[in-house]
Amino acid sequence: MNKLTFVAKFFMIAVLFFGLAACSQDKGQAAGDKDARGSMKTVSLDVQGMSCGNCVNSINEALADLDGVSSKTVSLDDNSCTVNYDASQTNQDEIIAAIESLDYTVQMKN
Ligand SMILES: [Cu+2]
Repeated sequence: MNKLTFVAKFFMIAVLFFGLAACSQDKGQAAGDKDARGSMKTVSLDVQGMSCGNCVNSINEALADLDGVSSKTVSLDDNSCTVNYDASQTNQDEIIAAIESLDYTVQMKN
């Protein structure tokens, strides 16, 4: 019982410590990464031809291979794909080409 309390306390302290560390790191990045944040863009695409989870996986992998893609959401239900990318490293055309190279039909949504 005592051991459990100790573990619980240790865990709480660890969470607090990492929380604070993450906080101060964020502040540093906000100041230093102004340029990187300024070149972040989002593109929403209509993707036709996906039929199963494997299609979603292969698109996710193709996008992960592109430099500058920071996050992506591929939806089988909506036939859509949203990509956040660093415009100084890649562009819409490269993103669309990466998906088209897998034989899906891609169109801009916005
Ligand atoms: Cu499939």
